Amino acid sequence: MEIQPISGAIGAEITGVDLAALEVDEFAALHKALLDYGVISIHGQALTADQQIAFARRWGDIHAHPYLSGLDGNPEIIEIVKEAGEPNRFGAHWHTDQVFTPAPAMATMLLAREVPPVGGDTLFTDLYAAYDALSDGMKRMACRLRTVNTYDKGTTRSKRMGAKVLEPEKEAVPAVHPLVRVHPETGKRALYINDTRIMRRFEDMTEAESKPLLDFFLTHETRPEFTCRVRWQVGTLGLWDNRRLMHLALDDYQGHRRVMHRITIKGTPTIGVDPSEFPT
Ligand SMILES: O=C(O)CCC(=O)C(=O)O
Ligand SMILES: [Fe+2]
Repeated sequence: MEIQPISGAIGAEITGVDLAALEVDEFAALHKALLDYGVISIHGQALTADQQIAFARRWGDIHAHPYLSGLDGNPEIIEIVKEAGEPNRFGAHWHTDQVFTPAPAMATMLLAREVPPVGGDTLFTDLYAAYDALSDGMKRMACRLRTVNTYDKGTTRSKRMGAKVLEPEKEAVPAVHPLVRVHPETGKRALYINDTRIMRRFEDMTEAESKPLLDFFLTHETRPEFTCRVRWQVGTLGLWDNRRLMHLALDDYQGHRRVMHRITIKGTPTIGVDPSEFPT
């Protein structure tokens, strides 16, 4: 197995591995690569749905999406489709997955089934680097803030993806998380933020009060030097650590279709930093 970093910040491409016949030591190496690089991609993995589900289960239990339905016959897999004639609205803004649930997904896996001739890459940014680059004063404040996150059932969806939304008329229930999240496996701190479609405000503050600060954090943590870009071929399997990264699906392939098979792995409730570490 070979691991080739794809940027100075995060991301690695892995070669020399067959995910349908993975040895225990190879899985351990992939796990380490996920923790080290945040996002890994492996080309040439023409897995069946059952093989994709079996690979996903090696990472943990599968997280059933509370608001989207899966494939008939394989409900663990959500098919993300952008038709040639429509814009891509699924994930086309900076976010981490399922931050609107109390225990957001640990990881998300996409298996590319159909890709445009060019474009349709996914961008990632490193929330550890974003936290580390804050001043001590801002870290002190950030460690005391909690965010209120609500799923957007409407405005970010195409017609086709909108049809998968469960109980569209029912208001989504918000989830509250620490702004500075301690990674449960590495102990590192991540500036755990989404754009304001999901992360609407800080706890005990109004949306108007929260917005300037949320805008600052979002601009700060999408600095180009914190990012990488994953390119897809048919059969590329990409896997990212939602506890550490945000991502954005680029909408730059008008006139072409793109189909991804997506599985999310269950996560754990978020943990914040003890504020007494930063006396006021
Ligand atoms: O389609 C993509 O590249 C990513 C979409 C997304 O945000 C997701 O699958 O969580
Ligand atoms: Fe996403």
